[in-house]
Amino acid sequence: MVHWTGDEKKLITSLWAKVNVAEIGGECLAYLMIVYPRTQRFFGHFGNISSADSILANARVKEHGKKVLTSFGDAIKNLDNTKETFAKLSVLHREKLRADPENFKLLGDILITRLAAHFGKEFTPEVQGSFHKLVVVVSHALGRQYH
Ligand code: HEG
Repeated sequence: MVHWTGDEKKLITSLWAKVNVAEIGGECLAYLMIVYPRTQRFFGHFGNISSADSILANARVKEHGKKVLTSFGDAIKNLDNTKETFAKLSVLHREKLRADPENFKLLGDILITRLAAHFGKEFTPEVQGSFHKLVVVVSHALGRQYH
């Protein structure tokens, strides 16, 4: 089981309190689809995703990105319990959505870049390290039902 230090927990929760999940969530999903176009196939039913501009302007992309990042925030509320927190979602992503677990890692990397862009100097190497650990943990928890 992953161990979190008090410092890591504090760095993560205090930055997260300032995150606008709607804004950054929408950006994360949009950039995932733009930077890794293969991920677009999961969202073909979201309407116009034919160009970077249309993806960035797409209301369903924004809405779903908010949903995903809100759910990511559940991991932060349950840092010592992420596997249970994502057990059902893991089954859903595997059985219903058939999303390759590699995609969770890609989304995690995009999230780190968006946090760095929004928070600048405040996104110190210590904060970044803690978030990097978190995206790996979330990715494992979501990918768990694949094995
Ligand atoms: Mg997933 C639905 C969370 C990454 C593809 N995702 C959902 C839902 C949640 C969620 C909460 C709604 C579930 C429901 O309706 O009950 N997703 C979630 C998290 C993360 C993630 C927390 C990673 C941090 N998802 C992810 C990735 C892909 C993906 C990387 C594909 C590249 N998710 C996906 C699709 C749906 C969901 C296709 C259904 C979208 C829809 O049709 O509404």
